[in-house]
Amino acid sequence: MTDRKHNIFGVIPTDKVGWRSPSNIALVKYWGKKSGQIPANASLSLSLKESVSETIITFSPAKEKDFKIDFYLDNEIQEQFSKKIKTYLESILHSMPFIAQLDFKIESKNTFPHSAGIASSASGMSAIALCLCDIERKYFDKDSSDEKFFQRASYFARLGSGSAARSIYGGISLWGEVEGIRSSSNKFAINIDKDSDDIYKSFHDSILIVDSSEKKVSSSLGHSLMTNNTYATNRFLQANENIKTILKILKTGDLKSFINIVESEALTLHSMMMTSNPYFILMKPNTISIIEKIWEFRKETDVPVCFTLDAGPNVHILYPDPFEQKVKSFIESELLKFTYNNVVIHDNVGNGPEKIV
Ligand code: 2P0
Repeated sequence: MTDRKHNIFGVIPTDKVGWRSPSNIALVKYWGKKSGQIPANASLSLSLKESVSETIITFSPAKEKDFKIDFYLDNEIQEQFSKKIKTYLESILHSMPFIAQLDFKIESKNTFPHSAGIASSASGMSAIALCLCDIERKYFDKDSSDEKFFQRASYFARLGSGSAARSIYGGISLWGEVEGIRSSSNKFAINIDKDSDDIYKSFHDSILIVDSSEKKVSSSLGHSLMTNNTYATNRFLQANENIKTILKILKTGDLKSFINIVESEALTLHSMMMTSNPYFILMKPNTISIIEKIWEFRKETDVPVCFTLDAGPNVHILYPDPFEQKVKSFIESELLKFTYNNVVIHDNVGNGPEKIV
């Protein structure tokens, strides 16, 4: 049997790496997947600025034959997460064999409350993947280009959590094969800022917390329910059409068409949950009240503001920077009453992950 401390790669000393990585909000949704974390349709998202995970991995030569993971969230050991991450690391051992010769202490913090329904798996898994790729680059692949580094990080982030593949870049990310976009892939996301109008990089995302209780439907259950959903095949066709259309819209800065696709995607995601079996309504009455108020406000003022939803009741309100004051006053005066404890998280589109250690 190979001695894991002295494998073909040589010995890695005690050291640490750390990355700050954002959550993202999907405009065209990923909901449904094939085996091997291959998405049933392409998806597209905006990476956030303030809603991030900060993860530091301290590693040292493994003390025993089986490598060890201790995962801490906000300085508290998390046994369940530690097990999940161990399983994840075992699943990628064939690509990153050095993992087996190390013990890992992973310390992670999120800048957003757990209850916010912001995708912590996207920020958390992307930060871990970036740290792993950083260890790999430091000890085995010093000359790797940034492009290759981030592509590999997106690949490994995807294997941890699909939406995490998109968090590897700032601005706008596209994950999934799209006809006519040669660099697009089901295995990693790409950044598409250079093909998009600058207005989208100025977007704000004000997240209205309607309900702070635990998620009713886990992502894995949600994805799996698409396997037997009668409408799934058409949904996947629609999503791939929506991707092609939104890519054109992003080039031109046509906000009216942008709003149409983004809101339709959010409602379709929720329709998929209503038409699955078991079925779920993940919106709350206040979610609908907020949506109706946004529609009224948009009609009266012509301000290009719209909503999107994750797989839960909280509402993401999206708007370009020039309308910040108008929309924030509207939220303050008309929408706060529909939130839980007046909680709104004001975020905007960010520049992507940063190395912190
Ligand atoms: C998305 N969501 O595109 C969609 C919209 C939630 C609603 O991707 O099983 O946590 O880890 O690959 O990425 C949530 O699913 O699922 C998600 P896994 P993930 O952002």
